[in-house]
Amino acid sequence: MVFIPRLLAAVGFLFGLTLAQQDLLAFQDGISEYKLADTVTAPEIWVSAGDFPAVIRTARDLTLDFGRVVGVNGTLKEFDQLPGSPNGTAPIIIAGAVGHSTLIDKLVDAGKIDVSEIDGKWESYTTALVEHVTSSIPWALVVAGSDKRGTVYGLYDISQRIGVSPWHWWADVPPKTKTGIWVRNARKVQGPPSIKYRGFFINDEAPALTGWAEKNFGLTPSGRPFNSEFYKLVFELCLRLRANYIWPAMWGSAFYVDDEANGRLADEYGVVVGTSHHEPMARSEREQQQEVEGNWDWIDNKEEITEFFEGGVERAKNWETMYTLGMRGSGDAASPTLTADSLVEIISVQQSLLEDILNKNLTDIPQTWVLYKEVGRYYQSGMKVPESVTLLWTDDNVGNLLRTPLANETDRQGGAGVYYHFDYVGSPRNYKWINTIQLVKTWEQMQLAYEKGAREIWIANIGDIKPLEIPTSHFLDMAYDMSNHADPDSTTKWIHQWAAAEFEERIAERTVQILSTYGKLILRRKYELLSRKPFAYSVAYYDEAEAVLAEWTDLLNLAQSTYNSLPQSTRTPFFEMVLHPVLAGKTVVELYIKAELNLWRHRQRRTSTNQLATDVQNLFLEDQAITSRYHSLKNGKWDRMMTQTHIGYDNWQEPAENTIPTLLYHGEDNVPKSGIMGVSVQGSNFSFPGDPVPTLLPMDPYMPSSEQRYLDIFTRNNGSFSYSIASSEPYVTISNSAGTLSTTENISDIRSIIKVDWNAAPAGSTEVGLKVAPSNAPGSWPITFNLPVNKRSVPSGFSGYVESGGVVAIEAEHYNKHEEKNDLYYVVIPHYGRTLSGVKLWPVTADSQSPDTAPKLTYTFHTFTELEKARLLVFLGATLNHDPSRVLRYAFSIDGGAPVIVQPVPTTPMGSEPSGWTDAVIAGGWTSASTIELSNGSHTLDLWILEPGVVVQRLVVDVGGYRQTSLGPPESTHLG
Ligand code: REL
Repeated sequence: MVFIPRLLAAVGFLFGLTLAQQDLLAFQDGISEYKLADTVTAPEIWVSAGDFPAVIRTARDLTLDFGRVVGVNGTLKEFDQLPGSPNGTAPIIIAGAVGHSTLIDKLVDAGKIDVSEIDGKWESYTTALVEHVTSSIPWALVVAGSDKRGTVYGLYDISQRIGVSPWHWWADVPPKTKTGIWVRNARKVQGPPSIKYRGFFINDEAPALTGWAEKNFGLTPSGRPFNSEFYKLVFELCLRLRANYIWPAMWGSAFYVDDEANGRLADEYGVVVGTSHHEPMARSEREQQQEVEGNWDWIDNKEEITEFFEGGVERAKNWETMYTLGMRGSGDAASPTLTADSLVEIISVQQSLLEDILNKNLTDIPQTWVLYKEVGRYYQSGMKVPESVTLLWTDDNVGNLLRTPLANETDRQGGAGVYYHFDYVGSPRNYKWINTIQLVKTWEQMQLAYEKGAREIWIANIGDIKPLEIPTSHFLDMAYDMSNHADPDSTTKWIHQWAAAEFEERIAERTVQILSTYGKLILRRKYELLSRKPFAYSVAYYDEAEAVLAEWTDLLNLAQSTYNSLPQSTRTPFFEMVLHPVLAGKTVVELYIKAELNLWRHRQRRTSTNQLATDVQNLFLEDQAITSRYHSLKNGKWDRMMTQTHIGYDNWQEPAENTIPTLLYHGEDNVPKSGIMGVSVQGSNFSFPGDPVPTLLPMDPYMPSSEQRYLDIFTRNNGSFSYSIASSEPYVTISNSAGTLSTTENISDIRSIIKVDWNAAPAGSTEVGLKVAPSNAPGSWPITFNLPVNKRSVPSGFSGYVESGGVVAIEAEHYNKHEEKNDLYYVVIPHYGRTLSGVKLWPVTADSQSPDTAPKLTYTFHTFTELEKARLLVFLGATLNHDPSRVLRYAFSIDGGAPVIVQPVPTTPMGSEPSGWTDAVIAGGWTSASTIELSNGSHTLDLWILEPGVVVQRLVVDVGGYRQTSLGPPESTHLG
């Protein structure tokens, strides 16, 4: 009996290396003989008294995490030397940083642990089961870190694996309780992280985070809400997310001044503190305003500003700090006086101060220059930046990278990084209410940045922290270990793992569906932009508005039923992170769609206009109720966190209060200009009687299954009437072909859907009359609508997409043929973009291509209409020309003709937006159109993506039927 575990241990030792990265911990009896904890015993955690305070503090957190999971806290023990024998019988964890922990160093010297793979590396650790620690310590779980944060991450890795979420406090994720925890005889090696400095910027923090913090932590002597009690929670979150870097809140706040403990505590926790792009030298914007005598203008006020810089370094010199260098104008604006030469001077003064005060080589001092907005222009114009400074490239504030390191910039000593936004205040509209991030879009851009060598710093603007839990986790997980995010489907996998860890495996796949759909729906239009005219979604064409609302409704049903299936304990975090954005988001989208329908129906003089107005008012109240529900969670723990206004934007800046959109009422002044009966038809803004009666949109056998033709019969006045609809041909039928509408019975609108029996319909084009005849409707008269019925057929054996209604729409991933070339090929990024997915050239390190060198995608389609100026529309991601020498390009050819090369995003100087940018970011992507020559018949379309930054989502061939909408026509029917 004794022999077997020993044998297992020996086998484990042999397997130790091959099992290197496997999870060390097991939660079932019988897997290992090494029990670390159960409901009556939790481990002692031994640290060296001389180790970093960050290590000792995290070890204390881990003792509490055991309590959270098994009900008994662990015990922290600090020693000067490794004791020969334990005091009691509790299992032991020994943790420490190599070279800073006498305990770990002793084990290394004695050959008990192998630190060769982590020694000297940045933020790495090894965790291993060590047997025969001493003659009286039979075994211990040992965490050896290469440095302080390496050890911290090793300890928090145990926390996470036993069942404590990084979001246990910030999103109320309950611990996954256990009755026993065992250690396998294995070893894990982790690190260094993919990105050296990884973190977040708390920004745009009023009213939500500010109000919440003020309520919970009171005000500091300087009258600000963000004291060290608040920051302790932020630091812990940062480290549990395996990040190491923050830019503190700065709207009127001054991190180092508001609470003098802030800087010291950050260092004790092990968090590197920086400042935002316009706050150089570890000093806040508020200090710029309050401490600098004279102007914040280098040319005018050099001496005073130099002294101010000096003060920042003096104050932060004993703490781990990332110094933001350079300078901008006052208050996050371009300076009217700065030139590239003066910036060179500023950076040189800043570096001299750093060298002198810190007494270190510049290469050992973390420094960054953030190339935000206009700042990039100085660099682009040839400005020389010292090698030791990290160039921090940025996105366009809405997630599209402006620049990635060029080939000749990748070996700079200071390297490069990315400042990325999940929240923003500015044009075209702020977005700072709830999560509006498509995770896979973040992956696409950050994977590109990583492969292009931006690996020194990644920092994300995460607004109020709380509403952005998921994008933050995703971003920081990528930054920590990009090897888990190398493939196009890695975001889908990440969501699965994240959901299984935060909630449970059972709902992981559904959460993938929820978050992927949410990302797609929110990419189409951020909430803040829904008040913009023309309205985002067409109410007339392709039934777009109704279809979008139906997608939100399905999404909410899925999220709600998933929530309902959860035990009480995980409902709250699921609500906070998943259900709330879906529910609150759907409510706002529905409010705007119904407000638009209200205006539309008012034009048509429908009595149901008023019901829509009531619906909108109810949705407005519902939005308030959802906010209150959020605020009442956990007995008011998150009160004020959702106070951000979000309805009624009329410019880029947020409205002072949520304002209901304009609503119109069907009243005495607009009834009745005709009798009680009104009719409207699918695909038109018109209604009848009144407007000229149009021919209905044609029907053909290849209409996409989601497309319908219908008539809406409605009341234009209070009262009742009956109607009947007669078709002139038997092969055209209509649902609800007779009926009675009555406002007193609340039947104000009836939809009649047209059907064609294609077997019975004659070949070719015919016109069928649909006569709507009212009865008991004084003042109303019959109206006949003509329906073109086009019975067409494609040549037999044709395989591909077929025109209907003057368009052919194809999702890019639905190609007929994929020819790989020169080790390059195309990958599908699932759930990318606005409709289905994205297609991208792979690998992203590929050089610029031409149609001769690039792999090729071929699509086949058939058109019936001949149009002199047909068009090819390519729907793309919102990516930008991130390499000035390699603008985004794709090429296409029709029927084997000469390839046409297209540059979808205009060239622009660094720091200014390309023309069309506003429309592209509002719509969530670029649409580029080329005129093509196309006879009717069967065709091939070849597509080459010539730069890896291009992501193609859909292709639409317009032979005259295209209607301008957000998403374009539904995908065409595919034959064969
Ligand atoms: O999102 C950004 O990067 C900027 O808008 C902010 O950093 C900016 O500094 C703002 O909060 C105000 O000062």
